[in-house]
Order: sequence, then C-alpha cells, then structure tokens
Amino acid sequence: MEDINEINIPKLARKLKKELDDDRYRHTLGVMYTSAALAMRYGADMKKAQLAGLLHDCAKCIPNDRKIRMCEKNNIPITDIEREAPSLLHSKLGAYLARENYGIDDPEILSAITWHTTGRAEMTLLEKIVFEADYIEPMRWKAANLDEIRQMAFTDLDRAVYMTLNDTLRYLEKGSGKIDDTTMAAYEYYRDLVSSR
Ligand code: DGI
Ligand code: FE
Ligand code: FE
Repeated sequence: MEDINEINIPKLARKLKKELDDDRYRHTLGVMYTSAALAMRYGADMKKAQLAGLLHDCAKCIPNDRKIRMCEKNNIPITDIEREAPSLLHSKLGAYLARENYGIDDPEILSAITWHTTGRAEMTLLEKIVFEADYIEPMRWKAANLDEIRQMAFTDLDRAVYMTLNDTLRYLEKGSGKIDDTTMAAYEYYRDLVSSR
C-alpha cells in the first residue's frame, strides 16, 4: 500500500518493540543495521534492507501454539517439519504480519522475511543479505566460526551463505532438529555454486 520511501523506520520500530522481548528487539536492530551495511557493500536498496532486517523476526515472540493457529486461520500452509518445530513458522508468519500489521507490501522485502530462517536455492541479493545479517549481527555470540563468517560476508556473500548453511546443518545434526527440505536445497545449491568456481 505504502510507498517504501514514506515509511518511517523509527515509528515502525516503536510499534514492533511492543511485540518482542528485549533481547529479540536488540537482535532485530542488529540485523537491521547489519543488513544496511551489507546493502552498502553489495549495492542493494538500503531502505528495503533496513525494513526487511527490522521486521524479519516480528512473529518470533508469538507462542508456538498461537503461531500454528494463526497460520491455519490465514491459510498459510504448514509442512510436517514446521508442525514438529513450530518455531520455524515465524518466518512465513512474519512475512504475513509485515504485510497485515506493518503495511509492507513490497514482494522483495516479504520474500526476504519468508526465507530468512531456512534460506533457499537461488536467493535474491536482498534474501541473502537478511539471511546473513541474521547470523552475523553483533549481538550473536553462540554460533560456530563467527569471526570467519563475519569477514566472509563482506568479502564473498555466496561463500558466507554456504558457510552459514553448513554450520546450521551441523548444529541441527548434533541436536534432534529435523532438516527442512528448503534448508537442504539451499545448502546443496550454495555448496555446488561455491565449489564450481
Ligand atoms: O530467529 P533467529 O533465532 O534470529 O534465527 P533464525 O530465524 O535463523 O532461526 C534459527 C533457528 O532455526 C536455529 O535454531 C536453527 C533453526 N533452523 C534453521 N533451519 C532449520 C532449523 N530448524 C530445523 N528444525 N530445521 C531446519 O531446516
Ligand atoms: Fe528468525
Ligand atoms: Fe533473527
């Protein structure tokens, strides 16, 4: 509905803050600024990168049973893996809420929110920026190889995406997290892309 340039980021941030806990809000700001930095580096739209970063986890703090109910009510399809790990739904549901509650109808921003958790094969530049910013933003500290991936994100984005997916799969294999088909397809695509060069 709205022209992207008319959207007031501080105003949107104040509205979003009410829906998130403090740590999640701080993470969100980290992702917004890191997405902006990557957009500068790779020549993506700065405003879209900031908006996608700001809103990417807008559904994260909704309790899981409510996520499922909201998806069912709004005809958002739920895969078997998402039913087992409903937290995964925060990306799809986040894109829905970005449109319905935050007035974002730009398809590039909405798809960057939709794919930020699993990634996917052949991501757009904005999708890769938000996917990567989510992993490397300054508040993150637990993930493996963070220093190396942070540097790589500003050197070779496709390789950084591959490294991130590789570490995510390793992390999921150690735990009991079932791997989503989209995550696996993304991993295989970026692995092959990087090794073919
Ligand atoms: O929402 P954030 O915590 O900022 O980050 P995120 O949206 O990337 O979600 C991270 C979580 O998602 C992390 O615990 C790993 C998990 N995840 C990513 N891909 C898959 C997955 N979990 C399962 N079960 N399967 C996947 O394919
Ligand atoms: Fe997320
Ligand atoms: Fe996040």
